[in-house]
Amino acid sequence: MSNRRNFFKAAGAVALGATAVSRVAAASLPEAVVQSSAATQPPPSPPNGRPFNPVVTLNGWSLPWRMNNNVKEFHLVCEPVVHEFAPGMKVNMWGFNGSSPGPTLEAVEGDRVRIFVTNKLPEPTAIHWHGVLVPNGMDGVSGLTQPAIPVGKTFVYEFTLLRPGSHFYHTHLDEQLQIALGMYGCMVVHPKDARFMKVDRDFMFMLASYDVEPGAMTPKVSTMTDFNMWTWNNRVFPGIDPLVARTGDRVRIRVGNLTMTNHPIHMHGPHFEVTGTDGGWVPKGARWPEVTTDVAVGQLRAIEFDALAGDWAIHCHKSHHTMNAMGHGVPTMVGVDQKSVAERITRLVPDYMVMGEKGMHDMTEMEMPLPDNTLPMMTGQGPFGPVGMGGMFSVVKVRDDQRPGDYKDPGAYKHPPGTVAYEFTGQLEAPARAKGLPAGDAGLSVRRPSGHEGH
Ligand SMILES: [Cu+2]
Repeated sequence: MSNRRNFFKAAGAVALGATAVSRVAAASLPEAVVQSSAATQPPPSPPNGRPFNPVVTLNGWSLPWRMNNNVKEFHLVCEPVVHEFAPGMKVNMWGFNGSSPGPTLEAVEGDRVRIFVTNKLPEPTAIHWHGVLVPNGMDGVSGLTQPAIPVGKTFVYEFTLLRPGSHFYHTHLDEQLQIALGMYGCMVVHPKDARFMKVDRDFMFMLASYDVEPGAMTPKVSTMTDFNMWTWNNRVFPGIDPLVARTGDRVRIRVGNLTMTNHPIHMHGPHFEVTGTDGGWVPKGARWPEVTTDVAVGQLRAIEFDALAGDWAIHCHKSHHTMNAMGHGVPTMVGVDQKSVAERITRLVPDYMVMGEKGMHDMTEMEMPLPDNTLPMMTGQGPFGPVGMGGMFSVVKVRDDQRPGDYKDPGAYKHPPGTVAYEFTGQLEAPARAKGLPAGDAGLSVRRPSGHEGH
């Protein structure tokens, strides 16, 4: 590898990888690399090799390669990374080449790939290519199909990509800890015929979850189910970039899941079809229309739709997954009159504030002091006020005049006049009500069906 030093330079613009590698090159003890940017990077033009339509990794990037006698060579460096979940919160993670998740690997059906994996972690590792058909000895299960990659050593994986598809890679050693700290990334095998299922915009990201206590900086790796940070490519709303398209574009979104639970991914606006899984592409006759698709653990779903103008929310439909930390262990206070309690507490704690009596939306407008390195539970500003979301939430922004290849945030959607919900100030007739319920005060008081008093 005489020209190893030129490996990344040759590929051009991706300074992120180059800095990261050189900084840890000679270190015997792993030193955390501070991720320089988690912005979505537009597709690179492939420097060489066979042509394909690149994916856009949401808040991520694709790894450059070099061609060596018709073999496409990549170099992944496993290392600790300081990564930002959203402005105001940095987390100690493990990743690849200076980012977590690692960069996306892109190659073409029929390509021979050689992937160098250098281990700069404090413990051994091994990399599994999830859903990619590889010879058994390249499958990356430490102990079963290969020895673990010792600290400081480099292993080589080499195989021919037999089928096109959407995949990911992740470590297959001490998974509970290594995946819990971010050791994975996206991997795409593009079809050898670039016209096959061609789309105008092709997005990709991984779902992940972490347990980071408010004020802390390192995820608790022993957590089994009670996570508090729900991420797309290790970002939480409002730190997740919008998915930008032009009206009429054919759009694909590939979503992989490495959390401990399923995520029903729901998109407002245009209906979509599931066109692919990590097992391959779904034939046209086997697809059905959807507005939500569940992505189970260890699965990937690729959805496709024709873009309609607007700002369309896209999010996990488990409502706790569109919140950031601090959402747990809060009692339900809706409809509870806290006045007398509040008066007594205020005598002891003058700043005491009653919360949740009329719902939790107030939380989104309040500027409450938070521990350092902690994000608000629900946040984000829209053109009409607070969005009140966190975690697994973003916006599909579709504009008539978005230029092809332009992924920049176009700002808020300008609705055509007369197409936005508005306040009604006229006279209303009494609305119909469910039978058997007395007409009480609307809203907060607890009503019982008549005849059931005294239970
Ligand atoms: Cu979810």
